[in-house]
Amino acid sequence: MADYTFFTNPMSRGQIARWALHEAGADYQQVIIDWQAKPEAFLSANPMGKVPTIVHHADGGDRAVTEAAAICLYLAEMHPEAGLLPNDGQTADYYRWTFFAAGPVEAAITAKALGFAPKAEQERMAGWGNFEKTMSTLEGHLADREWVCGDVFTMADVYVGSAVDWGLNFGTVPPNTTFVGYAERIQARAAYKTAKAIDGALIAEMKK
Ligand SMILES: N[C@@H](CCC(=O)N[C@@H](CS)C(=O)NCC(=O)O)C(=O)O
Repeated sequence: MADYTFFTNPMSRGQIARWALHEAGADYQQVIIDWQAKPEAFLSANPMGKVPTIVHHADGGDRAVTEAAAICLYLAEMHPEAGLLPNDGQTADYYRWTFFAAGPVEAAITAKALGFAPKAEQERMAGWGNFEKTMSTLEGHLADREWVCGDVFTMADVYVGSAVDWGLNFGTVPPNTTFVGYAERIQARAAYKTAKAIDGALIAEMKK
């Protein structure tokens, strides 16, 4: 049995987790989820019925991990040999910007895509404030560094980088030079290319 069962669909946020699995060098078996017929093992691991979901078949028993950001950080910890963890001085940026992408960035993009923008008096309550502020804050952080934690790639870049990369592809984040340059560095990663090729082939197969 593989170390991980990976529930995914190629046209989903599962692409983030696949990239993370490849960066970590993890041994996994995929289960492709048909939205209309979700298997019981998947729903019991994640009652939300959402992908990505992984089940780690650890020595002490199975552990389910859901939420793409949590899956990324979990895999980095389980595979320290892959060198994706921050050093002491990078830890604040590692957590801060992973959670910034999973919270404000995700919410800002989703709200915009759904046609919702908080009124000025609602911005204090909305965790992302407003779309422009969220995007310019992330841009400001990435503007003068190669990666989220400085000059070293960490697992934070899998999650933050996926948000930027997907956003540029779907026209939901502004195509400024900072985001475009960061996405180019992301796309040059060997594990990114391997993971995207697998999902790309699965998507092509599904479209036949
Ligand atoms: N908060 C979750 C969101 C996961 C999510 O919404 N996944 C979508 C695909 S991108 C899904 O599984 N949709 C199928 C459904 O809800 O039935 C994460 O960050 O992983």
